[in-house]
Amino acid sequence: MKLGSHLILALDVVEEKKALKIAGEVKDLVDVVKVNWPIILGVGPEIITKLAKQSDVLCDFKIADIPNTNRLIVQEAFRRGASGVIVHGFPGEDSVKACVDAAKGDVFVVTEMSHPGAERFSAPIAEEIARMAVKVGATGIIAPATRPERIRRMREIVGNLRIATPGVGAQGGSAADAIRAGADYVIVGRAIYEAEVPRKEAERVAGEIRKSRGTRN
Ligand code: NUP
Repeated sequence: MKLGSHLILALDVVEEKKALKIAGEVKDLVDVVKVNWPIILGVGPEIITKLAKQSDVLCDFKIADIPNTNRLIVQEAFRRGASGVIVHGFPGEDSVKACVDAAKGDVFVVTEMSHPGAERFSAPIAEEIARMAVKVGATGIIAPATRPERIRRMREIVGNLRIATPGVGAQGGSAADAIRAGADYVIVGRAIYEAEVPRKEAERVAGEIRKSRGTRN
């Protein structure tokens, strides 16, 4: 996946016209458009191929099944034009490795999720999952912008792997804090696609990322 502005748009809208309009408006400001189940179920999987004509597409399917099913899902995502997929780490090394082996692009492994409920089941195993992501040869991990100290800790574990971080804006996290903690990509959904002028907000966040990268230690 492209790495330029370090910004990923989470396009969780369920109408095709609106989705293509917003993606088109910000295409030069974002590295990647992330699609999740709302848009796949609302519009249909053809949206992956349509969006892929103008941007890299990351399929956030949080794949979490047995290795064979994982392999089939990953193959279909890349066949439709994805540049990357997001998979869950908790099903285990064989399941994640099946994704890495089947991928024709990038694989990001969810470590600790960004919402409050994740503190109970997801956080306690997050560091082990991060170590596994390194071991199986994933491209990177997903870590929470709502807890920048966790991004910092994950960076110590994953070395040069890429860290993509959701939770900025609507969930309360800050792009600047996430970048300073060591994130490579900031994932932003509602703050951009619900803004009156999505391009203006994308420009603002991209500017914040640029500035924070300049001052990061
Ligand atoms: O831990 C995670 N938190 C999270 O919000 C892992 C994710 N993949 N996401 C996704 O990022 C979430 O499903 C949504 O698509 C996006 C965040 O959107 P928003 O809170 O910026 O609107």
